[in-house]
Amino acid sequence: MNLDDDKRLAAEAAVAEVRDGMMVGLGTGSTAAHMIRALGRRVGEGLKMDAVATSHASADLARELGIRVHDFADVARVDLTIDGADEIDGLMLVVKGAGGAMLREKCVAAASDRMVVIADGAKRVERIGKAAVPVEVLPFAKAYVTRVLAERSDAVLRMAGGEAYLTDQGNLVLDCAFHDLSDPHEVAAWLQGIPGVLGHGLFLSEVDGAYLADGGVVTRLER
Ligand code: ABF
Repeated sequence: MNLDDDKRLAAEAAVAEVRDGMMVGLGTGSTAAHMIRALGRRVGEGLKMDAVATSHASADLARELGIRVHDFADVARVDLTIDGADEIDGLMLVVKGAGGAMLREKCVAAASDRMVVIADGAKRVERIGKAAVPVEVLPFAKAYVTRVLAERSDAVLRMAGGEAYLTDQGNLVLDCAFHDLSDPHEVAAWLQGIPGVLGHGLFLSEVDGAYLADGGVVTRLER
């Protein structure tokens, strides 16, 4: 069993929750890709479901596999969202966004009756905060937001191929290693109060459960 096997096992465990007629939120990242492939197999076996995606990449993969993907702008409610994470602790506090999709992921998670995280066991932590927290920033406000974030974190502009990384909606990402994340709710409220911050990777209330696979063994967590 290697890391990718664990990601696949966690994904397949979550996919077992999907029932005919569900609207399913498709997460983003390599673990979510395993989930989408597992759903594609079940759709091929007759599962009747609809989906919304949290990124262009996940939407493209799902459509290739025969999954009916709707524009989330037209979908007010999702039955079940399955998505990856960077860190998750025992209180279901989660850091997401290494894949840069945290703004759309949070919108879809918030619209979901149930949201489960799928991850390899290395994502399980005692307390969140080792991983940087990605913050989505309006390019217009880049310098100002960078100045403010630097008051409480080491904020690094995410780059890709020598250029500033842009999210699916054309915004920048600052990866923030906070000096003190002992009160993540306070940090999340502080982030949300900064004009020009459009989203961040602290998921503190959206996650209902998780499937974590470690060395081939899947553990199910519930909030
Ligand atoms: C997305 O993918 C992000 O929210 C999360 O940070 C990342 C996890 O990627 P992977 O599954 O490839 O580790 O869900």
